[in-house]
Amino acid sequence: MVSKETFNGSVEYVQVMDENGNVDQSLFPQDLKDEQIVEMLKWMILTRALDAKTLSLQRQGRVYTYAPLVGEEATQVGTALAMRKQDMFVPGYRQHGVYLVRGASLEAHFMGWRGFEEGLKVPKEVGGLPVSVPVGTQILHAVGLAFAQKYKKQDSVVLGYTGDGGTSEGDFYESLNFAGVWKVPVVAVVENNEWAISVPRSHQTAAQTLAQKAIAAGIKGVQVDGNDVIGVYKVTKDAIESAKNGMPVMIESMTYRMSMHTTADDPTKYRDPKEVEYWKARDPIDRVRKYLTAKNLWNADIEAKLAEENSKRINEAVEKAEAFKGDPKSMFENAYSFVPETLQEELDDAEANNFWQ
Ligand SMILES: Cc1ncc(C[n+]2csc(CCOP(=O)(O)OP(=O)(O)O)c2C)c(N)n1
Ligand SMILES: [Mg+2]
Repeated sequence: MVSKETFNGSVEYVQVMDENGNVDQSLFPQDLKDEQIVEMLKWMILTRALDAKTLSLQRQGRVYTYAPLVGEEATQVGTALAMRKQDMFVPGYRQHGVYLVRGASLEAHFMGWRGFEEGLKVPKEVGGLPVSVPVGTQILHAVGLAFAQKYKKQDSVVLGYTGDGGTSEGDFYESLNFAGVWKVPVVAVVENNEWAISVPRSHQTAAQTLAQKAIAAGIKGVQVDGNDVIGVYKVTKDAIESAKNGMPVMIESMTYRMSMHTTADDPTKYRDPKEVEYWKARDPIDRVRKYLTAKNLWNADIEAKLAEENSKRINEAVEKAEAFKGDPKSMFENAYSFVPETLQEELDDAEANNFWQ
């Protein structure tokens, strides 16, 4: 009889800047300059402003169902800034900040969330796939894209984004497994915002961490304070380097969905407001503001000027997006390679009833 331990795994948790803006110098990325931290803050503030405006437009009937990101700015901005130009990403439906940092236009954001596919055509240089709502498919697609990059001998790593809920899908395990076996240059970013609509993280899995799911696939798993933009940036940079060299990484970015799941949801029905308060004290923007203010690199005047600029840019983008007149018939196109009978009937009906007027 033999009884011995054949495997022993652990997961590291990284936080570089805490909620008060204090930094752990031993973990601080050496190449990160003050100006870059100012840029990080500016991106997070713009992302939050865009989010607030979109929610407000939705409430006025000027945008359709929308998934707010407030609270998750550091995860999105930090991962996006860590990407190299040639890297790519596969988002879900909440990663508006990733698109922005990667150079997508504000106008495209509003067009897309107003229901026009013209807003979903992601320019090549942005390096991202369009918004996609199915839960769990993103990492599969990211692995496929990354595998193709490797096959073509391209130096490009692909970041796939999913949520804590997404990690319970079969797709998720299949993709990590494939990534490990084939040493795919992929980074799976799990934006763990503690909720999958009304299902809390504690009901999602009995596993202590989501990051440990990577270990079973033979790839690296790491947890990061998802409200610490510097920690997220550092962990993602390291992950990209690792994935490039044949060791894919799954990052569990521990953040919080401060608002509703989507505009079709009311979180007051299922969660304790005390929880939201707890996370408000860990806001991703506040801590960077504190850090830069202490270094005399930020103040109320800079912030007010930025708010004004952001608001101008955002309002101009809304104006442009609202001036766009799409062809309503396009709703019948592209879902199928042919027009199925049922769809044809609806199209005929719409024509007969002057639906387009
Ligand atoms: C395959 C699939 N099942 C169910 C849904 C409905 N649905 C949309 S979002 C969501 C929850 C996802 O939660 P999570 O992965 O944690 O991401 P989050 O919304 O919190 O960013 C569900 C169940 C879906 N879109 N696709
Ligand atoms: Mg979630």
